[in-house]
Amino acid sequence: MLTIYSDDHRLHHGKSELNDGELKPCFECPERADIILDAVTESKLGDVIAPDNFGLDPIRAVHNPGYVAFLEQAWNSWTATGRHGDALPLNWAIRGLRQIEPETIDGKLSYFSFDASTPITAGTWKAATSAANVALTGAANLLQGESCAFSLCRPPGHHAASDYFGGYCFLNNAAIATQYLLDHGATRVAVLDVDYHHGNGTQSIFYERSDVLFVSIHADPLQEYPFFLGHVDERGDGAGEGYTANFPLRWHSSAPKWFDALDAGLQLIADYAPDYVVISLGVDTYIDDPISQFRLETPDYLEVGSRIASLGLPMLFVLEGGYAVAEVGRNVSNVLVGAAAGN
Ligand code: SP5
Ligand code: ZN
Repeated sequence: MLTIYSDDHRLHHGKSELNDGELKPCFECPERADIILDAVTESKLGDVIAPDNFGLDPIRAVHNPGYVAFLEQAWNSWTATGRHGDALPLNWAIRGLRQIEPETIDGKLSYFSFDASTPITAGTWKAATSAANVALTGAANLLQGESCAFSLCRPPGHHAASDYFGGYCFLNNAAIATQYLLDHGATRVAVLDVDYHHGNGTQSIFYERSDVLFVSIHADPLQEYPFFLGHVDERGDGAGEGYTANFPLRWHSSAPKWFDALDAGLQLIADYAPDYVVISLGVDTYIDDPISQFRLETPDYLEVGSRIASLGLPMLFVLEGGYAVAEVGRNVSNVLVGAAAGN
């Protein structure tokens, strides 16, 4: 299995996020990628290659051009107002407030985001575009006949929608890779999101389309972030009706329940018969994850990989969450080892 990785992820290094009522060090940190790369290398999964540069077109195929332009210059606008620390939004346009794009950077940060846990730093744009290139390089290799690739993306992507950031995500790497596959010959692509959190961004990007089947297993939005999407009755709209499937699970769910949902999701994917499967791979389902409430254990991740591989389809794994830094490497590499063995 090919792994795609770039050191550029280090350019995104937020200082703090609002958590438990206090500003805490960011859970989504550069060490995560370093440890995952070490585990992948130790597991002798195959070559690690650098990404190609695909430019902004494949990013704009998924994200609103106004949003892309905002992200590109957000740090400059922020520092031009005399601030030196990370850029964070402070309030949002909920019920009864109007969605009119403000002129000032503080207003634009609010307009283009949905939480206060996703700081923009000096290198965020460079790191986010690099992560998109890491995902795109994985997709390009699948198009060339690779059966399995791992895009070691950081920052992650699945909470980012076409025109907002949040949940540590700016550009939706998995969606960008998916769209690229469709624009280069694929007819149908399935996205399987196994991150602990619902992939609200990916779901909303493809919600009205039948060329992407979106399947997500995640903590029940009645209990868990991102709270406002991921219910079982969200099944797609218009032409997309029936092409979104959500498997919300209650806090403290352990492996048997989680694997039942995985099997049901895999059956939907098999019936859809896609050309490719893109897996939004978060391992924040781990029992000791510091911000999550599921109970998967390290050996379970081998089984996650082998069950996905049993589809017998070309697979692109795109890294999302997983914050138990000491174990995140083994948990991710176990998924990949399981997938490579079953492939
Ligand atoms: C990519 C990804 O996994 N993003 C997750 C973003 C989650 N951010 C909000 C987490 C709220 C955590 N509250 C936990 C309280 C633990 N004491
Ligand atoms: Zn997550």
